[in-house]
Amino acid sequence: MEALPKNITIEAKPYPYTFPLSSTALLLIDLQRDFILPSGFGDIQSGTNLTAVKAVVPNCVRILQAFRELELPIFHTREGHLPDLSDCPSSKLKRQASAPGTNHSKVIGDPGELGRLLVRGEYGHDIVDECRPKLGEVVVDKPGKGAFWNTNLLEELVGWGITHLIVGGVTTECCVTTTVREANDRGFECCIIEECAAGYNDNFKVPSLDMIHWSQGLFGFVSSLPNLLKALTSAHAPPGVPSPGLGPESPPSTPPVWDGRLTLASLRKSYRSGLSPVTVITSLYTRIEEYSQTKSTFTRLVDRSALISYAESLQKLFPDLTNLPPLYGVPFTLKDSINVAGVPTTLACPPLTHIPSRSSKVYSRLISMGAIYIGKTNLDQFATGLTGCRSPHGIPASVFNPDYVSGGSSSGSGVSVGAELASFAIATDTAGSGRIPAGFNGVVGWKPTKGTVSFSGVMKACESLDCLSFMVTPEGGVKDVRKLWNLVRGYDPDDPYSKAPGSLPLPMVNALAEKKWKFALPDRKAVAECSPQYRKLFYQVIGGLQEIGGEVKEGDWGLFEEAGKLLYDGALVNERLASLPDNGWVGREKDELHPVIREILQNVLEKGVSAAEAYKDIRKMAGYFLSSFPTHVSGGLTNSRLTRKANTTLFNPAHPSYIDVLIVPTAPFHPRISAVLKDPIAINSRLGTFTHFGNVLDLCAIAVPAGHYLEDGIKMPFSITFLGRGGSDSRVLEIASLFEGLVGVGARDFV
Ligand code: TIU
Repeated sequence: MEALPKNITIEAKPYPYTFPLSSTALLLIDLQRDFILPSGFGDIQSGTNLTAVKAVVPNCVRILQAFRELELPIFHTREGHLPDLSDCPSSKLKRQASAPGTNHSKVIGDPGELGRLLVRGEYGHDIVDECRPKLGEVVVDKPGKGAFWNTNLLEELVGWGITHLIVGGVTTECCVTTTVREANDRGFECCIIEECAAGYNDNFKVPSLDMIHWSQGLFGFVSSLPNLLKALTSAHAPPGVPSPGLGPESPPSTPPVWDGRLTLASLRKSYRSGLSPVTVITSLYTRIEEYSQTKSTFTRLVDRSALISYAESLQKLFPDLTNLPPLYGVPFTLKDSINVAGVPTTLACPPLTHIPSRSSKVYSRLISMGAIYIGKTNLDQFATGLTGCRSPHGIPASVFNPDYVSGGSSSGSGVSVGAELASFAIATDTAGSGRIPAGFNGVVGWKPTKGTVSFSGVMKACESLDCLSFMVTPEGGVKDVRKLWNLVRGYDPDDPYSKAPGSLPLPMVNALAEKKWKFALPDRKAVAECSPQYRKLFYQVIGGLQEIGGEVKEGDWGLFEEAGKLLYDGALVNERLASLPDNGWVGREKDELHPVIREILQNVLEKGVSAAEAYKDIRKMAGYFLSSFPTHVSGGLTNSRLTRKANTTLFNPAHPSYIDVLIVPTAPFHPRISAVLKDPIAINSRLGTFTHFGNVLDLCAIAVPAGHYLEDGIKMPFSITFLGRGGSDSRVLEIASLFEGLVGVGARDFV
């Protein structure tokens, strides 16, 4: 997408509409059979006037094609109800049918020729064949006229970083303009394309659209299809500039070779111009076999011939190069605490090794989008640790220097991406396991807000604080992380910690805002604990943030420090025992456990924390308990409830000390393996200085490469982490992306 212009301007009413290609999506409303074909719900609604809505379909196809060629995000909506109509208000069900002389002889849920009217899963409810969504396009089911009511549309748009919407669909007078009004209130800049919107009453179209742009743009803009297509076509092929990755060029006479790059964009571009996933997998496998640390990085590697046949079958399944699923042929690894049906999950703990009969949801989703699973990666036993030195399968070292730790617990995940053996790794992050190994291997590590990605089928370490994490190549950077997270994100009723749409406080969309943001730092005493190189690099990096709109604020480091201590020093660590079969298990299996893990678990058991103490720590952490009582009833506990305090002060836009992000060094130092082996528990605990509080306070966090330094004459990576409040994922990613712009993606040449 690099060759595309940043902003496009088209003629529109009431004045030209400018939209940034990087944050614009197409939103097509309710192009369903029920609204367009005879005998559907729209036939009744319109009193049999489907002429205009039918005529709009070919225009919507043209706009879809233009967006697909540019690989811009596309959202479709469908109006409809659950089969039991429990989500259909009685007013919607009965009002029109109750009118004297009504033409509503049938109501929602009644059987019709296209199935039950406006009921999900019925033939009539689906989108017309011509506009059928492709894999990777988002389909939002809505019970109302507006697409934001009781749906995940806002989460989706904010997650993808969308600020501008090009809108079409049916009907103009009803769902199209209702949705645009709703989008306007949420801060989006919308433009309806008049040839792509139609309704049932021919007299309504002009006034409906006039109301949108009346009074210099009350709700938004209206433009025409030729204006939009002309602008998108010239974006597609700017004069004299070849357009990389935008649709297959003339078929190559010899099969393309793989350039060895693993970013999502480079692989996609190559696949779209004819590269075979078999070629990629064959070369990649050789790379994996030749890599010196393959044995300690993987607990299990898919067999070479099985992987090649899988790539062959993928190629056969998707012969049309213009219609490849979003992760087609992208190789990835899974931390060995994440289930794949029929494959042992070891947790790096022989007595807990088992063969699951069901795959984790995250794995299944990635596979359904064309990604290729390479193997399971090593981890600190039970996903407990930050060093990478606590596994019976060996100690993977940092890809920069074999004497230094890889970080943990997702040790193999960090190494598999750092050594360029996969495009991405799916890992977990409870105490920092998605961030520390990313930092020590020079890759990007993303821990989204807990509960945004299903944890179903992932072995628990500390259930209420567990979170999936993503590691991507430094070149793929924030762009790859955002894409992966959005593709697998979503509410999962089977995961008790999954967050339902609407339950996260999403930031307002500021479509036209300048890129200004506020940050806080750990106090000087905490940074003083860092190694001299880390300290120097940290302050050097921070010094440049003003250039990208950053403004430093006084933080409240004490709050983060206190929250961090809760994780291991208090009662919360007992939740780790709850993930084991029973408390006697540690004694029975002690000889099978890694000595450091055994010591940690025995210490927890010996400490014998009471249930009351555990509840006190939970209260301190979250503030769910007693939060509805006034201070005089709760005994002045308000200030000790840390998550509530963070969210009402530092992360509250209305508070004077507001910050968008806290910025920390990902780790305070990078230890040698020999040092960790001598002092495994204390070093591990110090490594978590800047990560432990992340899940305790329900934050999201991204670790990004931020330069290098020399140690024993060898180049070593430095990394910083941006942390924001739960739900501010998109904002945190945006700020991290500005940082990439400052230091260069991957900070390769930034010292
Ligand atoms: N006009 C009308 O009844 N429309 C709807 O119920 N839905 C949409 O407009 N999509």
